[in-house]
Amino acid sequence: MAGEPQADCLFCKIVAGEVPATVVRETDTTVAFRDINPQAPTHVLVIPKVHYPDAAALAAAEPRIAADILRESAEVAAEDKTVGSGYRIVFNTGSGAGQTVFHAHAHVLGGRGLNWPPG
Ligand code: D5M
Repeated sequence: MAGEPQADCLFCKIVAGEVPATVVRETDTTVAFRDINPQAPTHVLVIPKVHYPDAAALAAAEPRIAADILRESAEVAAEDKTVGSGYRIVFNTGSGAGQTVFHAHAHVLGGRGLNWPPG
């Protein structure tokens, strides 16, 4: 059923505590943890506890939880001491955009200069 945990999903396993992660924040609906392969001094993933394959599917089915992801991303950036004058929230959506884990997640990146346009 939509939103239910998926047995083969890495991020569902992190939500369940079956795979370890460095958790920095948690709410009733979200978990934020450090990316295992950081691309910036601050690189935190913010995920919904429910399973949807990407941010678009999450927003369509659970708009309030999608808003929770954005709010938590801002909280992560506000709390992280390496973030200076700005940060970036990225939702890779689809394999062509570089998505590799198909459980919705925001990347919160900061602590260094961030180029535009992105690669
Ligand atoms: O981003 C998926 C991200 O997930 C990628 O930056 C690596 C990260 N990742 C993968 N496994 C783990 C674990 N176990 N802990 C923390 N972070 C992890 P995407 O947008 O799908 O390319």
